[in-house]
Amino acid sequence: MPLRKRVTLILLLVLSPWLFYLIVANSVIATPVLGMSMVLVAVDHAWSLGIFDPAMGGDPVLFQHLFWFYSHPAVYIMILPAMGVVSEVVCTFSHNPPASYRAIAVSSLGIAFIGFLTWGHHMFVAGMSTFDVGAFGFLSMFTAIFSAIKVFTWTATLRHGAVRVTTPMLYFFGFMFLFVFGGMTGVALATSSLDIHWHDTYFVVAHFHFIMVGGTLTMYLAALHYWFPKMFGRMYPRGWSIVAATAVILGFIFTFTPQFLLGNAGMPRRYWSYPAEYQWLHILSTAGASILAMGLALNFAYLLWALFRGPRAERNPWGSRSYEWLVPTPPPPHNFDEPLVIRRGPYDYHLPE
Ligand SMILES: [Cu+2]
Repeated sequence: MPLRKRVTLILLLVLSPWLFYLIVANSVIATPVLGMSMVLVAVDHAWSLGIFDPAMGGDPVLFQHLFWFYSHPAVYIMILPAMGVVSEVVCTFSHNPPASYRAIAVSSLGIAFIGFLTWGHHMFVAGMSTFDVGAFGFLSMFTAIFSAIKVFTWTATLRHGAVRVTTPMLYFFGFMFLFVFGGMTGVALATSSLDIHWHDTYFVVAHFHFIMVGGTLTMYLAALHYWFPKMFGRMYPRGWSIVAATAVILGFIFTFTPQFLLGNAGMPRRYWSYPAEYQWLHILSTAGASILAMGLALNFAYLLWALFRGPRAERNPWGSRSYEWLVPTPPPPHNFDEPLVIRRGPYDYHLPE
């Protein structure tokens, strides 16, 4: 078998490459639509073609359709890699194979596919037929089903495992709480009667951040702390990293939970002035944002220190079975000097290392 083909097969044994293939597929299909929309806007302005101008017979809602056809999958382009990281981190630190490899891989395909059929949930108040609103709402809820399959599989992976609470694992627990909460508010937003009440309020802002920061940023930080020893050959201070992770997760909750309450009470987004009764929730949110910022700054500070002064890392400090930990630390330019001979799967925790 040619080497490249063999490398691809090895990659597909590990869960996270599934997610990375899907990001690429989403990018290739969705992003050109944004590019084409931009070209249409440009030529519309330059030559007054009236594509989006209602005064000339055009349709501004068409632009919204084109924009959201890209922008909904764009969220998945950001969160799918985070889900790949979850799948690796949870196996390594519970010293267990995934409860169902197939469930994670297939639900990932489901999320990536259904992401192209749900863009209309951003436009329930833009003037849509009742059928369209119902169909987009119904299809959007499938995202929650596929996500729930993942969440249950990750939770089941912890069962009977030797769970170690490390910094990546702390971010994982934060992720699970925030992603589930963000996902459930997503199901609520896909229900048109509720969405019409919450449209363009802080509720949407809070939901979006629960997915994009609570779901994505937490796992990007987990990835950084998980692979840092391999990438740079240095360890970071464990105590400081736990303080920073706690500040990031709690700061995040204090920032965005008040925004759900604000939005539900009618506070619109993008307004700088508001009635006095909203003030205390805004103050709470700002205080939370300050804690979150301090947590992120702390992350930056000790990782920068560890880059130059951290103690030397071992080849496989977490005892992972995944193949990237077989290369020396930090990895040489070609990772493996000879083709890798695989004698066990990347999640075979019952076999000795
Ligand atoms: Cu969307």
